[in-house]
Amino acid sequence: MTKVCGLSVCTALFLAAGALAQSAVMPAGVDTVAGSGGYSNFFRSAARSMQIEMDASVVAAAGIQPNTRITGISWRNPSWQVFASWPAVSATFTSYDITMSQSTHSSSEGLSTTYTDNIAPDAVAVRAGPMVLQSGFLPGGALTPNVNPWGGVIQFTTPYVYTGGNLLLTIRHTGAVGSGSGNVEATGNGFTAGTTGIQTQNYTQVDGWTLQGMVNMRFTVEPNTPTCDSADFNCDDDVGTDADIEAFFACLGGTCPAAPCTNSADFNHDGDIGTDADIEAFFRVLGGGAC
Ligand SMILES: [Ca+2]
Ligand SMILES: [Ca+2]
Repeated sequence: MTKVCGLSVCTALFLAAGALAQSAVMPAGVDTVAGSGGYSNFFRSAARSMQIEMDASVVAAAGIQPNTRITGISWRNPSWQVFASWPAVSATFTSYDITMSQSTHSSSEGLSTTYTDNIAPDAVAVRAGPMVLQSGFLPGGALTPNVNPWGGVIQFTTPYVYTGGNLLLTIRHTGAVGSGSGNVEATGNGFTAGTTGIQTQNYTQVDGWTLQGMVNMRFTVEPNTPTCDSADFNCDDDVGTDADIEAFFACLGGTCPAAPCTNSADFNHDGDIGTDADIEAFFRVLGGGAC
């Protein structure tokens, strides 16, 4: 038997593989319910841009609670008629850019036709740039009332942490090259409440976007479990000693451990540096507690 990793490395690999990853079908209830049609915008062989807005109530119904990390997205081929798996060969995009954010408008208010006006300040460019989809990324062959399997997952390079409110998905792409256009299932009647969308037949156009319907999708999600620095704050391999406490307070005062030690005054990794929450987290971890 070949030993492929030691305990700590195996644990790290296990965690890196997304042990806590789950999926959330959006909107809730469509996992096995065929949609009403399809859109080619998402994988069109020409440039397209889209925004899909989901009200907070719709996001909650899909099981995505505030403080959830969204790490990927997938769609599926429609089944209102039989579609072949796509792409037949491959599909290459010069740029396929996805941004996730809160939405400044709800579905009842409607989105601005200037897409940038809809994006809240918490926006994260979850992926951008070139993308290649391999043959069969969207499996096909099903006919309503059956549904096709969910397609491949587009993994985000930077996760989006949903903190509540109306959710907005913004996609801009330069067009698929290699196998024509792919299709994405449109959400069926009875499942579109609390959603809205807009689109334009362009990669760069900012205003003049027109209405786009909801599509069925599946997000990869995981709890946004807090992580903390180590109680071996000064990285001398002695954990939780007086020297660590002194090093932590020195760091709060502006002098942090030298590289390669990466412990910082943002001990709880929430982006706020040297707050009461960092001090509380430090002493919790020092005492053997959770971050
Ligand atoms: Ca130490
Ligand atoms: Ca902090």
